[in-house]
Amino acid sequence: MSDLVEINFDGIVGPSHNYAGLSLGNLAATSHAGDTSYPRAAALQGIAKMRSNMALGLAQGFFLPLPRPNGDLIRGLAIDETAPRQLLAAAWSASSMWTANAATVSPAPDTADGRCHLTPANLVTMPHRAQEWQDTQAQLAIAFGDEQHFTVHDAVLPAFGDEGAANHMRFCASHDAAGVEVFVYGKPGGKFPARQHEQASRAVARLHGLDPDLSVFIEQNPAAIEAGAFHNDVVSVANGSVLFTHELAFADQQGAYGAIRAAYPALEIVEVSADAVSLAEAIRSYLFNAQLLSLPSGEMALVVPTECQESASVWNWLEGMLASNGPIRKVIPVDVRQSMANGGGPACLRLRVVADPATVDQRFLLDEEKAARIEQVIAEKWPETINPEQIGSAELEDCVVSARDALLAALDLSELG
Ligand code: SUG
Repeated sequence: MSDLVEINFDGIVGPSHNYAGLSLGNLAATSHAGDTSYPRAAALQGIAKMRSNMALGLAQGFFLPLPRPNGDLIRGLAIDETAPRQLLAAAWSASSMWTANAATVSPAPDTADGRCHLTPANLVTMPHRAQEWQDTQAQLAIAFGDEQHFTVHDAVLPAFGDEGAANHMRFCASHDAAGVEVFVYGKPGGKFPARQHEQASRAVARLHGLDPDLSVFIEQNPAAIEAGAFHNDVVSVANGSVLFTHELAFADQQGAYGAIRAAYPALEIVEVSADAVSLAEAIRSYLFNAQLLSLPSGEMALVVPTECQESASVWNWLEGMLASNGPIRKVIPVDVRQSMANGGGPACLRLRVVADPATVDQRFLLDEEKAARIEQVIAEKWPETINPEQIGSAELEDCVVSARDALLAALDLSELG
């Protein structure tokens, strides 16, 4: 019997979490620019989501916030009081919380050498995200340092934008079986940036040693990007044999279904029509930015943001889905409002890694005791609020630096300092 299971690694929300409106094309983030943020509440919401998934009997891991403010970026761009305020805010961004953008992960059963391959996302489209990958890679190299089981690559060259697992789906009979990997890219030219480039996706597939017959490349619908779906995981999510998607997710919807089915004949599609839930409402509620999880019972559950309960069309659709006896048997709302206001729902906050937990550095795996320890540091050290004008202040800098240091010490991970 294989010991490979899906482990969800959530990003702990960093103490500098703030709303700076840095992501063009991410409507939640740009519409909340300048709001007061609540870093402590944000981080506790994230831990509560992890606890709720652990209580379902699922394996849970976490990644630590990256060092902020980022002195390398401040020095590298000579950011001073004459520089645009947004560049300073970039150096303070807590954006590494969205670990669906940390890397693309190909589990061992899919790769030529039988190792799990991870490529950190270069995130080149936005400066506040482009600064992440080296520090992310350093963390992945520790968490997945067992070279018999894992290979951690360098990011794809910045010529091609790569945003990681947010544009990657995997279909499989069970997590430990060989799967079909689907890469979704955007074509540039629209009013918002297309953040995932086709050639980056193809490079990742080659670097990971995927079987070309079991790799599928699909174009995202330009209309979806234009409506605010800056990543594919805003309009689709997959698990096992199930693709849960909006009917306007892909440039050629039927062609996409056909291409996935050709590689993975057992595909089950759960499609939401635009008549039932408009693209705009799907993006506002983040219905598809859900965690589609296989429970130990074998049933599938959909972990959705509480915003879905507040949308009549979305909630009606979900109730109808449950009544129809389809493959998704449970809907679990979670409150991640602080992250949602920056365009990060339950799915953005996690990176799925199929691995034997015994091969992962145990310091990155969560249990109840560790969750309580993390909550205590957050409660004591994370700022309660941040107003945009505080970004750059020496006082806030002391606070966020010492908060992160305290968390690293509490988790015996000070080497990440
Ligand atoms: O890259 N928001 C993130 C949200 C990432 C969501 N991830 C996935 N869909 N997987 C982004 O757009 C906003 C930060 C700010 O404006 O302060 C931000 O970076």
